Amino acid sequence: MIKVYGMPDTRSTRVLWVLEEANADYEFIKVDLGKGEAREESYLKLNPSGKVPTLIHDDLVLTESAAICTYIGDLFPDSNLIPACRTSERAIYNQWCYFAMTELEQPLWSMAKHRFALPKEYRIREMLITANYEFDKALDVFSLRLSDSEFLVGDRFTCADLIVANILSWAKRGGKRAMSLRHDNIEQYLERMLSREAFLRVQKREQEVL
Ligand SMILES: N[C@@H](CCC(=O)N[C@@H](CS)C(=O)NCC(=O)O)C(=O)O
Repeated sequence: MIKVYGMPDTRSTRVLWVLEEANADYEFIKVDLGKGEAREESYLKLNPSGKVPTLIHDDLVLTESAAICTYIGDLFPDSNLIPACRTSERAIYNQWCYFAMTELEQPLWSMAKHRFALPKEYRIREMLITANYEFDKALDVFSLRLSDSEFLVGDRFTCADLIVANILSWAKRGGKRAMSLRHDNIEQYLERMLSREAFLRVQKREQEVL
C-alpha cells in the first residue's frame, strides 16, 4: 500500500493528483504543519527536512514532490503519465519538471520565505522585488514555449502538467497577494488542468482530512 504524508493545499497536493490520475489505492496521512507535526521525532525520521510530502511504498521512503510524482508515474505505466525512458519525450518531460522546480517554483517560494516562512531575522523585504521579477520572467518564457499547446509534452497529459499547474494555482491563490499569470494562454492552460476529474477528486480527498 502506498502511503502519502501530507497536508491539504501544499506540495503534497501534486502527489495526490498523480495518484488519482493513476487510479491508485493509497492512504493519505495528514501531517498538521500548523501544529508542528512535521517537526516531531517520528516524522523527522522519515523526512529530516520536516516538510511534506513524504511517500512510503514498501521499503522505499521518498521525499521531494517532483521525484515522487515521477516515481508514481513510472510505477503505473498503463496510466501513461510519464513518457518511456530513453525517449526524446522523456527528455522533454524532465526539462519541464526541472523548469517547474527551479524557474517557476523557486521565486514563488522565495516570496513566501521572505514574507513568513523564514525566521524573522532572516527575512529581507527587498527579496520580494527580485523574486517578483524572476517569477514574471519565468511566466513570460513559459507562455512563449507553451504557445497554443494543450499539454507540455506531446499531445497528452503528463506529471509535468500537474506539477506546473499546481505551482501556477499556488501563485493565483494568494488572496490579496495573488499573482497575475500575465498571459491568457497560461490562464487557459491552468483552467484546463484544474478541471480534470482527478484533480476534483483530490480536492474532495483533501477536504476529508481537514
Ligand atoms: N522541495 C520540497 C519542498 C517541500 C516543502 O517545502 N513543503 C512545505 C509545504 S508546501 C513544507 O512542508 N513546509 C514546512 C516547513 O518548511 O516547515 C518538495 O518539493 O517536496
